[in-house]
Amino acid sequence: MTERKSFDPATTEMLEVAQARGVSTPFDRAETTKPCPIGHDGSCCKHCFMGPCRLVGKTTMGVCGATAETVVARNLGRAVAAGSAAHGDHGRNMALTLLAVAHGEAKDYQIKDERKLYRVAGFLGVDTAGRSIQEIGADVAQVALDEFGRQEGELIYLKRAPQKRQELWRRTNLAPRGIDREVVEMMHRTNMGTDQDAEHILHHALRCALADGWGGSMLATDLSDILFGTPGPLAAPGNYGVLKEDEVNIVIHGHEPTVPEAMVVMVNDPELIEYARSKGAKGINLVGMCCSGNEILMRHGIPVAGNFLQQELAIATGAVEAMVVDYQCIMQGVVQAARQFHTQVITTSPKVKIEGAMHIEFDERRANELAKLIIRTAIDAFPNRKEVQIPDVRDQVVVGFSHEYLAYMQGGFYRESFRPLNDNIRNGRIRGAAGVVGCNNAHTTHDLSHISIVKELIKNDVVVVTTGCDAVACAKYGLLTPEVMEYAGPGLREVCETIGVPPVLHMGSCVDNTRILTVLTQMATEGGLGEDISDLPAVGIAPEWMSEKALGIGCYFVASGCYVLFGVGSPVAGSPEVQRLISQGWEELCGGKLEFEPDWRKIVEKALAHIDAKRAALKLDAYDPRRYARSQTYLPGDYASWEDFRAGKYSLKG
Ligand code: NFS
Repeated sequence: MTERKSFDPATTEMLEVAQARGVSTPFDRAETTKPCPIGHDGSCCKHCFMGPCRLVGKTTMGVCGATAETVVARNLGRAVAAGSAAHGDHGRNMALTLLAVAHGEAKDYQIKDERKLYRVAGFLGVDTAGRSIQEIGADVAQVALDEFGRQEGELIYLKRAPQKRQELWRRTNLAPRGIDREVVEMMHRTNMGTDQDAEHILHHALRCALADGWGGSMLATDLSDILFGTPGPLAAPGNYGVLKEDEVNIVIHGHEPTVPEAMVVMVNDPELIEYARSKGAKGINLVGMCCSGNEILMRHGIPVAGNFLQQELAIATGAVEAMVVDYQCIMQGVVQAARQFHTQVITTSPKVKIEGAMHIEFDERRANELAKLIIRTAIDAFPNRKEVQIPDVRDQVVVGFSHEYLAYMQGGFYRESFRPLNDNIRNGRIRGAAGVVGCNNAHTTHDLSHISIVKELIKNDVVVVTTGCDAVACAKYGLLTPEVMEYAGPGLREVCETIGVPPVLHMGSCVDNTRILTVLTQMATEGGLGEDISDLPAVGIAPEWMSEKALGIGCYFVASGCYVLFGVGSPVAGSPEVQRLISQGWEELCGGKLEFEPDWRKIVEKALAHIDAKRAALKLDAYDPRRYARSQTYLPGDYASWEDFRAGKYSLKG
């Protein structure tokens, strides 16, 4: 029974433990709380109190006369606005932190990456000549903050996109103004009785999403790197096995790197370690979860305990003294689960409280002092531990492939480039590229689609970059190690072995999807693969999405020129016209399109077909793995013969 709920052996084991201990999990709740089929399809309009109007069967209009197209488009638009707001607000927090650091008000943090500060100052037009790091940092933070409230013109970072893309955005009126302005306008337009033309609503959804991708999220990534360091490759372990039976375990969960960074420092404080010993623990063990986990995993090698659907099950091990959460993707169920154990759930963001959780409000001006208080609170819980059961499942991962590092590894410090990658795509060793990202969803087998899609793509010589919960899924199955070469197609394997990287590259948390935008821009401008992102043989995939943030991300990749495929199910199923608009319609508008496809095998087929079509449009040789390396003996996928393979007869195993 539990096997179908998760593909992950550690999660499966913990599901049984949770059941025996009476802990409620999202897996169980998904069985009892089925989605409302009308809302699921995007056909429920609850934007005014004459409704909710459910457009189903003979009901083709709301009380106000709104059609299915309008209702479905509005719902998608609002989801994109909410996702963009979440990322944008996170970016703003990072700007405020940088400002406090530059002003000397947050003394426990420093500007760690001065090189990146100079680079970002260059992008933002901040003068650097003869100025101190603090002065530059303060101006960078201020210009970044001003981007949120920009009323006219366009976001400065749009200039980081390929020239052709920028021109397209201006021509089609997609170039976003201030981040806050686009989110507010999306909310306004979808308010009762306002924008009632599906195509027009969806157009603004793209503009709003662009303000997230090339605005809020990209700033969040850049400012985090300036403050906490730009990631480079390092190794770490992953999955529940990283929890330690004889130490105080603290799980860091959420998205903002500020608290985790202070915790990483304070966890080594000799006084605290001594305090932990005085309570009978051998030490203090910090582990991550979801995107906060990704942030400290790629910057410090802090082990990652799991992804989105694993949060309550981590508590059910009985080994977690504290789960420290900031914002986003935190299930309220963790507090309920914690009540059955000795675990303290501690909220730290001024924006977030959860009933029943302890609130220790974080203030970057007192970072280390507050981190210390949080750790002491966790230590105090240790003596109350009862029975502990930690699955003995642990994988080794290599993470931290920032776009800076990718450029560096392809040419060194002074000659960084994307030439080797482009050349190998041109000559067909690498068939194309895919970003596989996003959440888990309790209505589909945990991690199954993530892992199956990534494995199938690399087998077909498609290089994969990953972030968010897909990255954690890959981490748990050893897909982020050089050993994974055995799954890779012959050409991809040869290239990866030459450069010395795994075929699946961890690029960070969900806001770090913007690192992928930068990689795509570098590929498009390096030469040999067209002139725009929409020319590249590349796709974006979110196999197990659930969050509004994922829809925002999907839409900014579409507006940037990518074919984006989402698994699980469609939030626009209620309107064939909206489905057409976001697919063919958007492709005509901006060269990218969004499609929802629940079957992971079909996602792979569509992705490969798209990559091959883009290769053909670029007049590159048709992909043929027999030309390279072990290709004489190696048959990718589960093809019966080379003939089947050449004929494109896919027969992928589940
Ligand atoms: Ni992205 Fe990260 Fe995970 Fe999905 Fe949630 S943690 S920001 S939204 S669930 S990938």
